[in-house]
Amino acid sequence: MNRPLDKASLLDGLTTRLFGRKLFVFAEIDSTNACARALADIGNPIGTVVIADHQTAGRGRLGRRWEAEPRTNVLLSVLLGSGAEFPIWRWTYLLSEATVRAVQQSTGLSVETKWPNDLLIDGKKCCGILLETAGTVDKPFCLGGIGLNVNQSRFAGDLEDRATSLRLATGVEHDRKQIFQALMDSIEDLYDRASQDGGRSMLESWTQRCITFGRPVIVRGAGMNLEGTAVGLSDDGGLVVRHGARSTTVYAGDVTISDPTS
Ligand code: BT5
Repeated sequence: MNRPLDKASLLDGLTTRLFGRKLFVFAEIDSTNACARALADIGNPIGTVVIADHQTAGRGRLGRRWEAEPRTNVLLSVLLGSGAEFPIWRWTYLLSEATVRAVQQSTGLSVETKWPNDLLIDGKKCCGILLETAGTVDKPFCLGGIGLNVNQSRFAGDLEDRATSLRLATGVEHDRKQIFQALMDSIEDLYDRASQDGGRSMLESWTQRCITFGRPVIVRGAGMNLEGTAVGLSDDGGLVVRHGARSTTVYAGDVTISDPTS
């Protein structure tokens, strides 16, 4: 089932106008985000996608690694807008919401989000989103990576208890081409709507499925160790945490929900 990705096949039946139409497919690459950055720097357009069967240096946030079995998952990066359409930070939530919709539509699974960039099934991480900026201060460009565990059936080390895949959640294998196309469709659909309303309706949906809000949390990383209650998103996309009589807005770091069973 896990055949190598094939460009002609991925494009066959793709109905989008922008997203995925310009497609670079690799059997192996260091990181699709690194490649997308180079493609942005030489002027490739919004919607250009880099997808790979295997990454030798897949990256997460804050210098962490993204681990994925070869030829099993969806590992891609997409060139995004310059911030002219809507503020750049909204892209993380747009990609997250688009991935949730594509997974739900393709598998029937129920997917939740956790601030800032995790997708969870039954409390375990099935996907991470990595937003990066490229270009110059005058001409910024944004790109986003999506690592979605599709047919991986085992996770090593401490990921065993914390990670899951669509296959593990449903008991059956899934067609990576179909999921790729569903993902391109939902990104384009949300992008078109966000270009009209600045991303407000997309953010509303994302916020509703986010399990972080209203919960007691511990935020660590980026020089921080904060305990409080996650209240919501700030106007510029940060997580507002209330602690005592004060509120702090957090833009990076890891959130642990400290009442996981309630
Ligand atoms: C993320 O970072 O979740 C963003 C991951 C983005 C990966 C994609 S793959 C395509 C594109 N090209 C790249 O080079 N990257 C993007 P973060 O929130 O920092 O989470 C990283 C942490 O998730 C790791 O430290 C592990 O604990 C865990 N992790 C690693 N691989 C995982 C996997 N396959 N499934 C679930 N969790 C994983």
